[in-house]
Amino acid sequence: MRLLISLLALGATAVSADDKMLCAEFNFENLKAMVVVKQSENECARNIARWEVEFTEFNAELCPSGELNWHVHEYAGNGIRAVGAEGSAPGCDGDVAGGHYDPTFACGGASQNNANGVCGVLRAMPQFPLDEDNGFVLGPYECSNEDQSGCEIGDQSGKLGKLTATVPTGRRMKSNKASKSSKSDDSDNKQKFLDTWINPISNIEGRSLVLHCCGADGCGPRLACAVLENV
Ligand SMILES: [Cu+2]
Repeated sequence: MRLLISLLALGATAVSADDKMLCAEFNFENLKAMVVVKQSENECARNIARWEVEFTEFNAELCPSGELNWHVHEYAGNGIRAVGAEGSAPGCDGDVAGGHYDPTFACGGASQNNANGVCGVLRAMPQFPLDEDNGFVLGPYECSNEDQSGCEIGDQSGKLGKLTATVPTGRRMKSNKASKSSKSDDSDNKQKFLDTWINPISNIEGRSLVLHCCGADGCGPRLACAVLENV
């Protein structure tokens, strides 16, 4: 049944007139990318949305692996970390963008509800249904592509996997010259994801989409962020 639902959802990926759409545009000197999320009324009713991500410029000195975790964070933010700098990007840090958007209290380590103390309260209160292992309402954070319902709604990489910030050879020049006038759709360079754990995407409008650089030691602080805006 789950497979059937997934197949039906994939079949409905064509753009239709009733799609709501949000865009987070990363428009920085060393990083240009567009993150788009689309949702029809039907998909909205089924907690589904489609994400498309396209990088058109990426300086590998920002993140040598090119592998990025991505999240919806609680608040708006806009910025990028300078090449060679450390820590979170100005404009994206915790004081500005908050923790992960987590309205279902999945309570991963970076959840906004950890930052405000709600997760700690939930974990400390034994109540029904009890977690099998620890007797609390919430066990350890469990999030996977196969079972997205354990994920924070804002944990895009937990739900859908990492982004790859590669730009095909020649693409950058073409983009810089022709991006304003060209109507061509470079669909071959888009990374597409089917999100099956999302609420109405109007709920994430005005929040930030945050990128983190990943390497052998895991994923680091906030590399860049941009606001999800209605288009
Ligand atoms: Cu994040």
